[in-house]
Amino acid sequence: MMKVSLRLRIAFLVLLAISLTSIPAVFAQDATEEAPPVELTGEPVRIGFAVAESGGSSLFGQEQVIGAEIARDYFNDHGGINGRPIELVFQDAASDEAGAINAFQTLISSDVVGIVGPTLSQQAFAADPLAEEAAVPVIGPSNTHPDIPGIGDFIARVSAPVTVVAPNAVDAALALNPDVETVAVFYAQNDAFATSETVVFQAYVEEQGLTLLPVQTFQTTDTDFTTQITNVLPSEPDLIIISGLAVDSGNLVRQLRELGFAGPIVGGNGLNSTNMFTVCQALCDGIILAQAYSPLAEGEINQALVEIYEEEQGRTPGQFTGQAFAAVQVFVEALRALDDEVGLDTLELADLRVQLNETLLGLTYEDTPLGTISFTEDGDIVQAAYFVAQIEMSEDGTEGSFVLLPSAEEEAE
Ligand code: 1QQ
Repeated sequence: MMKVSLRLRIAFLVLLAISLTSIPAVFAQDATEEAPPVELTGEPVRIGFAVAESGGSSLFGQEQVIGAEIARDYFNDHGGINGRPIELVFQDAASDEAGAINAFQTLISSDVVGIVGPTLSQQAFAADPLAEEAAVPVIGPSNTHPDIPGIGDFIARVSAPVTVVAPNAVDAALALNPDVETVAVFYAQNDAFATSETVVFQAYVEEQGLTLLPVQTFQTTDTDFTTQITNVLPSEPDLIIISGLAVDSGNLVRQLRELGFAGPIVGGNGLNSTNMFTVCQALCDGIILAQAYSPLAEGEINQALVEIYEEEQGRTPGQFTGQAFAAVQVFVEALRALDDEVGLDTLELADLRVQLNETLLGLTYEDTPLGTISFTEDGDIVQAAYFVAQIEMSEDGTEGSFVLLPSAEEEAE
């Protein structure tokens, strides 16, 4: 026994020695392929990042933080802000209005040049007016209520509105299930995004000449949906559409399946998180969702993001990561442009914030994870590509992925 283990140990040490001596060769090879990162100097340029790091919506927030950190490191490796390092100042906005207000107040009174956040539209309606009042530019990374850009001149977003995105999922569901006639709609009535999304879904369903069954409401804090489900299942809906956040929607899907609904389910933006897979597990399988991001989209920056994310996380990035990266990128590119134009260090913080807002609204961002993007005068995102995906879960429910469906346009071709 002793001898064997000694021999094994020696063999291991020999192998280790061989692998260690080969490491410099690997580095040398890498170094010839990519220029070494520029050494960054000077005061960091600070960008506030206030998303749901705690509470129910931290499922979204975790994905957003990862996207932001990858963006920061990526752009620091590519020269920072014309040689100055980019620093993200994280402030947990939690999952409610009070959390977002606190985080925004802290960031507004600090030296950040602008803020990415908050996670929910429900929070944005409470916190964004503070930034507007203080003339601090805000980029919403995931706020999809139609009225977000209207909050004020300093409020923009990289998250396409429900009006543009949601109908795509219904189109895809109908292409897959052409016999659908009756539709049951569920929505969280205590959430601003969910109430706006359901309006879009309901109008679109009626436009398609389908029959809308009595609408079912719930709260984002609910865990038991038996009453709503037993209200509507006897009318035998052919399709069910859900507008809520991640945990509530995931539980609702699970209970719909457990109570016997076998038909197609369209999920709204709240089901767009890969973290939601842990809530409905194997029963998430088949959910159809519209997305404003795809890890498959070509483009150098998106592919860099996908590669880094996959290496770090062992899975593929979702929409909330892609949008968070894009939000940081907007600030980075606008800061570089403003620095080129006037020099950041010639400006007082208040002036810098105002000019940064003007600059970011005027630029076109050629290569982001969301494709080429720009902003309307109002601060809404202009984006070219949208996607529809279907969730595919492993049988044991431990792994899942969003599988792209052909878009309605491609189908028509
Ligand atoms: C909003 C949303 C949420 C689902 C994002 C996390 O779209 O609140 O606007």
